[in-house]
Amino acid sequence: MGIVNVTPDSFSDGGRFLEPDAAVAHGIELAGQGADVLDVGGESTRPGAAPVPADAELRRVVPVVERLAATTSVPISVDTTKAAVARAALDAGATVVNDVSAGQLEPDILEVAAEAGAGYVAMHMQGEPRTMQADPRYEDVVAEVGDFLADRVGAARAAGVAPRAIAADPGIGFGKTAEHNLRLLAGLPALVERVGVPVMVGASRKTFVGKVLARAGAASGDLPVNQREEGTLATVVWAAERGASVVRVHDVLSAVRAVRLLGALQAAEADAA
Ligand code: PMM
Repeated sequence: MGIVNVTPDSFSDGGRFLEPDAAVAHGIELAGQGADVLDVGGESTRPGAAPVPADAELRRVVPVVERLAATTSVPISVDTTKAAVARAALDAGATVVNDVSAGQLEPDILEVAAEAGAGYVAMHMQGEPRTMQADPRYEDVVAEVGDFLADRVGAARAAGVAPRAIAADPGIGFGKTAEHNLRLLAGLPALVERVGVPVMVGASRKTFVGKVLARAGAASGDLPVNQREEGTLATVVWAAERGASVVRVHDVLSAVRAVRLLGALQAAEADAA
């Protein structure tokens, strides 16, 4: 899944694609690089971000979805927590709703996805973007995120979303410390088994990648966003190898290449067995 952020303040590419023309061109480029889905979002969910009113989000997202749907054959998802934005984006040609609130902010979003026959991604978040990184706590992060996602997958089914159209996402970086994120990635096989639907992982360029790398290199703080690509690729390969069905990334070309090579290695391993 290639990320098309139409926001002024996304943590990694904030503002670069705010103009619809630039966002559309970027989406077409990612499709050409091998993205299987394009995820268009108009509300930044980075830590500390303030909510965006629905009308502003609509104005950002809908024209981009409309034009991408008209120019590429790659399915388009809309990254939103708002039922009205989801409905408008689905009307404009999107076929998947990627909801970082898993239907908890606006429960109607589940019916919107169901009525449109759309796919639905339920993501785990502890708290809300404005405050989620203040002091995240878990007893057992893999079990708690797994239980939450299983419950929200059930809610999506109950609302009428087709069972085979639902995916779940542990929400890397959403109310989680670097340790929580590492433990979630380490526990991916258990999570996949617990939720019973395809799992999506989005670790691309996130803070924990910079933190872990800085720590490993004995630096303080974290590596800046523009130095997190190799670390991101490690998470991509890890996730794909441990059962993730979708990886959500900024740099599609490198992720596609890494996953293709992983596929060749897996085939060679199967041949040798
Ligand atoms: N991360 C971001 C936004 N939306 N959706 C899902 N399902 N999973 C994620 O990990 C996720 C998301 C934040 O990253 P961005 O600002 O680079 O889009």
